[in-house]
Amino acid sequence: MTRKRSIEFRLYLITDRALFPDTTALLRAVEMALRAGVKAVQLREKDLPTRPLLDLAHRMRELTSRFRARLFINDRADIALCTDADGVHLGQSSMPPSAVRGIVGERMLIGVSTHGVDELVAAEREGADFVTYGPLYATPSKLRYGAPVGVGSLKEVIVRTPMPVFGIGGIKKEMIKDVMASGAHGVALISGILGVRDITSAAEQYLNLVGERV
Ligand code: TZP
Repeated sequence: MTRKRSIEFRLYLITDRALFPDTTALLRAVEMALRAGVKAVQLREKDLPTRPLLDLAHRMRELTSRFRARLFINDRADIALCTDADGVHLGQSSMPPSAVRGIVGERMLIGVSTHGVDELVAAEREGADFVTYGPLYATPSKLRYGAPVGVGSLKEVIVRTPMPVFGIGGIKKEMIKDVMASGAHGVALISGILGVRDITSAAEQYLNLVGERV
């Protein structure tokens, strides 16, 4: 079942606090991206225990709200509800979208990480609002995310679903043209923005490349 919800953002910024000395530095970095006009952030800190994760989620909510940006919480519907986030982003070992929908209701968006056509079709059937698909390219952390599926595979799966699909994994500026030409709704990334020295400038460039207005 697909409930058509409009996903107005095309650049989906994902956090990784391992790139920073501490969470304050992470928040400062996300703020720079928000200043550039980024409108969707996923808090993805899978190894953070519940209390500090909740604290960080509150701070991220306060920050994203100031910039009228959407906040998604990776995996944790409970933390999304506690912090009044805009959505939950689920992995393949998270609770299924249909179960999470029962918890968070219709107001929240549900995104799902997918790595193959079967996962993508299942996410749609279970009521996801959008998916990420990848890793498309080799990323420095490729062992964590599996072998790259390639942009050809992205093209093949996109025609199988009406859901917005975000390409993910190893995406740098020079790849955006191919990813968008494959029919992707947008791109999701970490290091292309959070791993560079001038975060604001990088975010502005990605926003322009994906055609999201700044
Ligand atoms: N899922 C697949 S690849 C990936 C995730 C979370 C990491 C994306 O990070 P980067 O730095 O944009 O390659």
